[in-house]
Amino acid sequence: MTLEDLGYNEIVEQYRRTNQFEPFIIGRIIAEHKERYIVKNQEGEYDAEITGHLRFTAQNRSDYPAVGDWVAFTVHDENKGLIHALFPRQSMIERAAVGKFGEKQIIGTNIEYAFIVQAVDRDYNLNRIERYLTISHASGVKPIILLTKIDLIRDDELAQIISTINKRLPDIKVIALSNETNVGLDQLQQNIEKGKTYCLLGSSGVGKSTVINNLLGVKAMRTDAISLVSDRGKHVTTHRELHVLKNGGIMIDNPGMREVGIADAGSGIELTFETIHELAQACKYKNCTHTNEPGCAVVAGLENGSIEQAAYENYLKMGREKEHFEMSLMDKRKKDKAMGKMMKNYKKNNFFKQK
Ligand SMILES: Nc1nc2c(ncn2[C@@H]2O[C@H](COP(=O)(O)OP(=O)(O)O)[C@@H](O)[C@H]2O)c(=O)[nH]1
Ligand SMILES: [Mg+2]
Ligand SMILES: [Zn+2]
Repeated sequence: MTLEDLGYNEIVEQYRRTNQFEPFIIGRIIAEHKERYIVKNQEGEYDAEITGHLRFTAQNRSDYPAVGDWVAFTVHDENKGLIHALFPRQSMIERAAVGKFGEKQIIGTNIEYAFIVQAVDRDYNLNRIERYLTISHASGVKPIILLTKIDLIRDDELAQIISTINKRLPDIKVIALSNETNVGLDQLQQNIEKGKTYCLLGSSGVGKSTVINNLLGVKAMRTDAISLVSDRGKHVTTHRELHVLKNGGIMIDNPGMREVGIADAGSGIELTFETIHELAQACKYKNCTHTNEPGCAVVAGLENGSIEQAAYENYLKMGREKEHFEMSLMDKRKKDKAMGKMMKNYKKNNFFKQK
């Protein structure tokens, strides 16, 4: 195993050279559990934590290491690591954390391609594909659709699904496979380049881990479990999330995605719903909501059939969600700011009392 097998490239090397990282060892985060990390490099795997300095200068969650990150670290006591610095990220996939208002969760970093995984039997849902597409586009990661469990439907049913996707999303590549019969696995292999990093996005149960096991050439394993020392000194078991595949390529799995929220959608929605977005440029009003305004080009497109009703509805729904996320984030920032002020005053008053 070399660092290149783990995805090390010229950009990372350039940064290392210009930042005097000579005293440090370079590695990539392959698992994370409550501020404990597994760092991997050509020598092995290290159970690592971050320096106090890194912790104190961190402003929010994204300043902490995440799976996929390159880090500069030192080694102590055989396989214990201390992370001193985080390399800048080439890309970062985030989603809105479910149940935590306005908060975000990092799915992975330094990713080149995202496989949007759906099982064709029950899970298949075009609106959800568009949701993941928006996340990929917003993160600067190229999307590929991966359909699984094709052994569970007839060939003509599969052909129907693929043609529906091609019609609505003509520019996105679609790969279909079965982990049972291995049909389509070759095509997936051919789309995975050595040294490039991929991630799997999809609901739980669609076959993401099974795909990885197939690509790793290991059958039905639980060997990806690794032990980490928690902050209280106890051992906890977590799972490798970043895997180096048998024929090259790096794959990031993502456990448990029951729901996906849109975090910083940025221009992701526009890129996903390109046709609608282009039409919207011709709306009479600049702030058109494309619902009941006169001279709305989107509604006109809906009426003349150039836009699908389902795509239109999903477009509006995700737009509302994006707005809601941005509002709640603004609210949260306001509250945090007020809280910060209060703490500052409190400290100041106490300071004077002590004197
Ligand atoms: N019939 C069929 N079952 C599959 C296929 N891929 C995965 N499964 C099964 O689906 C279940 C969930 O798979 P898993 O890889 O754990 O899904 P994950 O949650 O997305 O990682 C397991 O019982 C797998 O054996 C497939 O292509 N065909
Ligand atoms: Mg899984
Ligand atoms: Zn409009």
